[in-house]
Amino acid sequence: MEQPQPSGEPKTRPNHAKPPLRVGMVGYAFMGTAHSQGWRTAGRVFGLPRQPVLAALCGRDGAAARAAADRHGWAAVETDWRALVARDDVDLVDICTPGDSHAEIALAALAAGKHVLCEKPLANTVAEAAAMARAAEEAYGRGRLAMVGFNYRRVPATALARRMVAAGRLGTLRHVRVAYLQDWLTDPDFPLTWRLRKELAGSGALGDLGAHIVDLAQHLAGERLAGVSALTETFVRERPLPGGAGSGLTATPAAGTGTVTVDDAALFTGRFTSGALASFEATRYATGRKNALRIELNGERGSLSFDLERLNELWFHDATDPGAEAGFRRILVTEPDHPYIDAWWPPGHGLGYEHTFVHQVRDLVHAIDDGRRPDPSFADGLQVQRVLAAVEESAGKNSAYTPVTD
Ligand code: SOE
Repeated sequence: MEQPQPSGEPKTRPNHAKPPLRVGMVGYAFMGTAHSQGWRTAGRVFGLPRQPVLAALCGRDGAAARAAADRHGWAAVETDWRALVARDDVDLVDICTPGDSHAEIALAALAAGKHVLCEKPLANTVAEAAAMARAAEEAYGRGRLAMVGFNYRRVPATALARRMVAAGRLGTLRHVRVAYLQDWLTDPDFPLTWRLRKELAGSGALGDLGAHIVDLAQHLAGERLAGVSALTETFVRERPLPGGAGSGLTATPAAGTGTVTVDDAALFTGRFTSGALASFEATRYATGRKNALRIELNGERGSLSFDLERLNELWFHDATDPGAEAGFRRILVTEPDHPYIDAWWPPGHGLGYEHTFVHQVRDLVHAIDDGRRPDPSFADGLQVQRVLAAVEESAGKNSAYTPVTD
C-alpha cells in the first residue's frame, strides 16, 4: 500500500528523446471530460518524461463523439472500442465508460499490449475485477501497466495527509470516519439514468461514492479493512425513464417509469487489520451537500481532517502540543513543498477538482516511464471491490459482521 510521495521527487523536464505516450479514450461524458483535461494539461504543467498525445476518442454516437473530440482536443474518432484498442497509434487505453464495460475493454486492451487507465469502481463484480487484476499482473510482466482512477488520492491535501500518517504524526490509529455526501438524487422525479441500474452500474451510492471512500480511507490509513457491518437502502424505487442524453449528474425525464435496482445510500462500520475502527456513509440524498467527501483520522498522537468541499485545506491536531495551546489548526495546502504544488501557482492560489485528474496523469506517466507498478493498481481496485461485496453481503444479512475475503 505504500505510495511514492509526489513532493520531493526529482522534477522532470519534458524529454523529447522519448516517444510520446499516445492515448485512446473510451467515453466522453463527465469522466471523459475530466480525463481529457488531465491528459491535455499534465505535460504542460509538470514537464513529463513522456508527452501525452490525445490520439483518439471513442463513442458509439459518431457525431457526438466527433463534437466531443473537437471540444477536448482528440485527433481521431472511433465508434467501436475494439477498433480503438486495435489502433497502432495508441499506447494506452483510458476507460471512462459505465462499469458494465470496464472488464471487457480492459482485458482486450491489455491483451493488445496497451497500458490501461480505468475509472473507478474497477468493475461491477468481484469476478470481473479479479480477471482484470490477473490480466494486469500478466501484462506487468510484459512491461504494460494498469491503474484504476481513484483520483481523490491526488488532492494535494489528501496526499499530504498520507505523508503525515506515514511519517507517524498520528501515532497508533484508532478511528477513521468517512462520509461521501451528494444530493443530486433527492428529487423523486430525477430519471432512471444508468447510475441507477444494477446491470450497468453494478451498485448505486455504494460503488460510485463508497468505492472512493473505501480506497481513500485505506490509502490514508496505510492498511486494509478486515471486515464490515452494513446497511443499504433504496429510498425511491420507481423513477421516470430518461429522455435524451443527460450529462454528468443531470437528466430529463421521458414518459413511463422503471425500477431502481441499486442502493441510494450505504452506511457501514469496519475494522482495520490493526484493530482501528472505521465508519462510512455514502449517499446521494444528503440535501445541501453537493460533493462533500469528509474524512477524519484519529490517532494517539493526533488527528487529521479533510473535506473535499474545501479541498485546499487540511486540518491537523497535534495531541503532543501543550494542552493550553492544543487544537485543530488549518494547513493551507498551497505551499511549494506540499504534494504536486510546486508545478502550480504561488502560495494561496488554490487548486480544484479537475487538478486531481492532471495529477493522476502525472503519476501514471511517471510509473510507465519508470516501469513501476502504478498506484492504485488493478489489484488495489480488486481489493476495494471485495470490500464493496462484503458490504452488500452484510446488508443482506441484517448487518451481520462480514469479513473481507482475500
Ligand atoms: C457521481 O456521483 C460522481 O461523479 C462520481 O461518479 C465521481 O467518481 C465523483 O468523483 C463525483 O461524483
